[in-house]
Amino acid sequence: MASFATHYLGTRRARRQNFAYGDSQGQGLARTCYHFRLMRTGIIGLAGAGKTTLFRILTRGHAPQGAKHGAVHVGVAHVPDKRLEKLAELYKPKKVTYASMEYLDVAALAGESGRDSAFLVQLREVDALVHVVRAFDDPSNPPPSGKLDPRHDIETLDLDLVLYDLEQVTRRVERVERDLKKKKDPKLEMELALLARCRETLEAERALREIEFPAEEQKILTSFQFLSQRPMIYALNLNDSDAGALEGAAKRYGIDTSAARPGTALVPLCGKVEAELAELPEAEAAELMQAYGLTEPGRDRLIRTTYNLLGWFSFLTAGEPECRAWTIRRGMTAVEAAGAIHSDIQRGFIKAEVVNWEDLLATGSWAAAREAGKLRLEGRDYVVQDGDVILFRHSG
Ligand SMILES: Nc1nc2c(ncn2[C@@H]2O[C@H](COP(=O)(O)OP(=O)(O)O)[C@@H](O)[C@H]2O)c(=O)[nH]1
Ligand SMILES: [Mg+2]
Repeated sequence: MASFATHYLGTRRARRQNFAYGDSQGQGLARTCYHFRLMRTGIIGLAGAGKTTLFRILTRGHAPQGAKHGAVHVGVAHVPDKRLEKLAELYKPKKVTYASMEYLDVAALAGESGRDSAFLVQLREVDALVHVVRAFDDPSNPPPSGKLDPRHDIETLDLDLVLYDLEQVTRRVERVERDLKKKKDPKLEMELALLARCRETLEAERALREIEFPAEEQKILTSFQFLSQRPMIYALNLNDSDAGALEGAAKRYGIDTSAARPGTALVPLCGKVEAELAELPEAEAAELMQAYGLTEPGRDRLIRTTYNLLGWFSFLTAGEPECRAWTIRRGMTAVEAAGAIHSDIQRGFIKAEVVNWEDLLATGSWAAAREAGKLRLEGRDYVVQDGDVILFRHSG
């Protein structure tokens, strides 16, 4: 990967281009701009919960380690994809490119960072949050409060987010009320009503992610970048002795209900075991996983959970030069997917040749898939499906 600076500038540039595209198509920016920059997930949690350890595991090998974006470390994680591996076995391409996303190693909310506004600005830019919740014992490095209490940690940090948003809502309400006194404005009145509803939710100590807003209201809310509206993944960081019984852990700590709320997910893992796995060659890592009774690294589960919770998935392209996974949002059409690759392909879109990845593997080649009748010719409005391998026919 190029240096962090070029990478960062690259994503900035892509974002700008796409804004232009969003305008020209007359579509909501919120929808079109998503897949053109790397999705960003902020890792938050109390001091010593294992955030930095997890960040290193997630972004291992793909991050200019220590790259800083303001006060936080940024790294790139690859989205594990078995389909892509299988396609690569078939095509033996020069290059295999996984879908990727960014993780940010953010300081803890309470304590570590205080109410530093620069920090909050950065945090508001993330698309999702991973809260690393400490559930491992380490007498030489006790938790800040002195005892393990995952449920309390979750409640505390969730409340922090709610309070930040409440502060912001309150400020905005005052401003809008002031403006409305000067001049009537139906748009502002609608915003005020929406903010009042947000305030009600927040005052009841509930996160905004629990509420579903109609598209029109969501458009207004997007500009506020409310923290409690971000999808939330609780990464429960357990003792290695729990490795064989990850599933029951959430219930044991009484946090299974927290994780069942809308827009949230829970991934139990053992940070220490994950760190060991990350150090080992593949074969030895597999052996160690077996010894711990793990079927998959927590790292992969966490990345996939983030990806899915945000409503993203990948379609694939396959060929000898490159096999690649491309990130799009659920419900996107063929012509939108073309734009994920290049705006020229989108502009010159003619048709999409589509084959399911398993059918491609079973038939053994694009031509054979066509002969077997597995290849479909789809138009611009075709809704791309998970597992589609696509070849775009385009002009120009
Ligand atoms: N036993 C154990 N120690 C861990 C685990 N995860 C992190 N640690 C240790 O806890 C300490 C704090 O971890 P760190 O990742 O720096 O926490 P942060 O403050 O949240 O960034 C370090 O000494 C880690 O080695 C874990 O899953 N099990
Ligand atoms: Mg840290």
